[in-house]
Amino acid sequence: MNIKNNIILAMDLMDILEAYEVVEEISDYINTIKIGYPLTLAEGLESIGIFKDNFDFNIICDYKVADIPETNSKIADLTFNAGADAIITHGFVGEDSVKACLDVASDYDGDVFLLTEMSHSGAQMFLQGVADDIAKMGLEMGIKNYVAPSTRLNRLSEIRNIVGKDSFIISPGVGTQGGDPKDTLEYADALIIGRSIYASNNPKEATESILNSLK
Ligand code: O7E
Repeated sequence: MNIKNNIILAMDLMDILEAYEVVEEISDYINTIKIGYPLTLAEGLESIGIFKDNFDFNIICDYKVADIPETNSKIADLTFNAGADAIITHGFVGEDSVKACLDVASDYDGDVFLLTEMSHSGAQMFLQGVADDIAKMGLEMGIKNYVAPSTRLNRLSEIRNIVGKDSFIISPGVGTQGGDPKDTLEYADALIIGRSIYASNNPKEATESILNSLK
């Protein structure tokens, strides 16, 4: 996926008009947004089409799909049918569940991002212990796109080592959660940034300041 300025806006505002205003303000700087449960549950799957049709952005749907294969297929089908370019799936549910998402994605010529380790501190309780195996599974399944945390650079670097330089890693946790944009891009291909942009008083200036910090 071609991600302008290596920044993905995590659009977790729950009002479509507010979300639209923020995106419009920074649309010169980005071409990719991540839509998750907050906006989708508040405003519906139509949120995907609104950003796709008006901005022609890449839309990554962060539904952290984590169910049995049959249910994953339904979730992925609805997501791609609504206009998404990519879906994010959990890896801990195992190969068959992840494959269900891959199969639907290929019907739509879409992408799947495999979530390895999460960025919050609770991820160290359970998920961290299996994150390397999740990454290895993804590699064996031929998956190209991964999610790994910017809040623990040692873990991000380890996951990069496992998936290799030809894989594409996007990394959340930059800014409000403590991750540093420039350091993260040593190992990741793109940053997922939410509150540091959309919750700032001036999203455009906030984006410019992040871009300046990358120079
Ligand atoms: O902290 P923020 O506001 O910059 O937002 C970060 C976004 O990334 C938010 O949508 C959150 O749900 C998501 N996220 C994490 O913060 N940590 C993770 O480990 C994973 C994600 C995520 O996006 O998962 C799929 C990529």
